Amino acid sequence: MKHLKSTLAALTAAAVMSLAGVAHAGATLDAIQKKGFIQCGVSDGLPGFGVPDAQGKMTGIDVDVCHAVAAAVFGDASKVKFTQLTAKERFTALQSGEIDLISRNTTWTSSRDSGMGLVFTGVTYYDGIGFLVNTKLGVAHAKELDGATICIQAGTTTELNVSDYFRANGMKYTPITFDTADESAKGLEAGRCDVLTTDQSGLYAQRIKMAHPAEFIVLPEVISKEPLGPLVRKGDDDWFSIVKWTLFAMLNAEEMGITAQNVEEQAKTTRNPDIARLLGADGEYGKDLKLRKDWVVQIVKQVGNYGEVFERNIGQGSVLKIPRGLNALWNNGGIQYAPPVR
Ligand SMILES: N[C@@H](CCC(=O)N[C@@H](CS)C(=O)NCC(=O)O)C(=O)O
Repeated sequence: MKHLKSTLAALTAAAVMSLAGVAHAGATLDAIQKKGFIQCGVSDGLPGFGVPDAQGKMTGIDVDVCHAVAAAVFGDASKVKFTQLTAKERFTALQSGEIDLISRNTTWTSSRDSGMGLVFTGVTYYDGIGFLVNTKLGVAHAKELDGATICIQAGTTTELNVSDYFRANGMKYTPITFDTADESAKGLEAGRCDVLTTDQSGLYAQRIKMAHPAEFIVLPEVISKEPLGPLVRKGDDDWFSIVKWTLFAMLNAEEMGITAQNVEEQAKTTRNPDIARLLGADGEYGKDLKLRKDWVVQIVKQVGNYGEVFERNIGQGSVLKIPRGLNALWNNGGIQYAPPVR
């Protein structure tokens, strides 16, 4: 009887899996291969994360995640087109099929990951909400913000988390909401509000755009968890796995000391079994994902490992100079961690 029950359970699971296989037969990847590029939803202007440079070319850590997925799929990081989206527009663009993924400072929350037909693939950047204030206000800590007027961007977790924070601390505030980050930042500069609030990364990014950045300080407190990461439509497991393992590949490459400079050299050696598996010299891990054998080589060669991408866009090699902090690897004081390739 026990045996019969477990056999039935196994059969049901197999039936569900095979049905799922039919329903989710990698339609997104097929369509992407047919059109020849990935359509990636990015920020409509956040330095370090997603912003056009002087030539109009999109740059940033979120943008590089899109390039990395293109390198994995096509062996060519340039095969990506960008759609710049405001916070309010982003989810509809993905739900409607206008874009193939969102890589745009978007917080992974339970409601976004369950009720919207969307699913997060990982965390590109661990963030949290902070406050940027005019030094004239004479405020040094978030708990001194009772009665403040606060510029916030519409359609964000910021609106909800700030409201929770003030309520929990018995404080009042007047929100002024804007559709874009630039409008919110201009609101602060023009004195329409005392405080600008958003993810801390966003505060640093907005501050460097200001005419007099030294007049504003970021308060030390972080009042929420904002794990930012890419997301895709629910229901296409193949595509979900590709986007998920692209980020994992970048993290694993950093952990193994594989860089854009040395990746080709490293790919030739099978001495270190972890490296041999990751770079395709051993096993069929690319094929399992419906990707080419050298998918990780192409990601790292053309885009970089996670640490290189971080430093170039938002770390020491950038104007933002954000420290690695929580975003250091797990074996280096942070919480960035990728499952092993095996
Ligand atoms: N991580 C939060 C906030 C994301 C967000 O949209 N932040 C703003 C302020 S930094 C932004 O990126 N704006 C860019 C724009 O729309 O111009 C979320 O997912 O809701």
